[in-house]
Amino acid sequence: MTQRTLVLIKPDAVRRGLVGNVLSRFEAKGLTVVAMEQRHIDAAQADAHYHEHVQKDFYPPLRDFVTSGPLVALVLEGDEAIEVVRAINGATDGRKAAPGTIRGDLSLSNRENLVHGSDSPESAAREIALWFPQL
Ligand code: IDP
Repeated sequence: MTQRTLVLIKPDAVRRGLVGNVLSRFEAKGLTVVAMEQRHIDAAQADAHYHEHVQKDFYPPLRDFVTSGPLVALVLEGDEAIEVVRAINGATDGRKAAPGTIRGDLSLSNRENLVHGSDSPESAAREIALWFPQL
């Protein structure tokens, strides 16, 4: 089934010059870029995106991180895109993510883990509407 998913290439990836590396993995897999924009978000946008995490202990430093510099937001489309992107991203903690995944190859952090991918069709719909209301 063709799906759309919201991906963030987070500020650590932009700072480290890894946008092309990350994006090329999604493109090489066969996913289509439907929309893409570099943005430097404020705390309100971070809170809206991570609304299920705002009460958690790890959230304040996560908010500081995602607002610390520009990120690249994109919508990808393809067969089973939500699950496919999460598999390409790898486990949340870069230290535990499998080699071959973005996080497994390129991150040593539980927070600065380079990418976000929507975790369900409901999240994808909500996040795409939040980031790209024109779609
Ligand atoms: P996901 O990005 O793999 O879906 P979530 O559990 O939804 O993981 O967490 C959202 C983001 O919050 C993670 O990508 C990571 O940047 C950060 N995060 C999650 N758990 C922790 C933690 O225990 N310490 C620090 N940051 C965390």
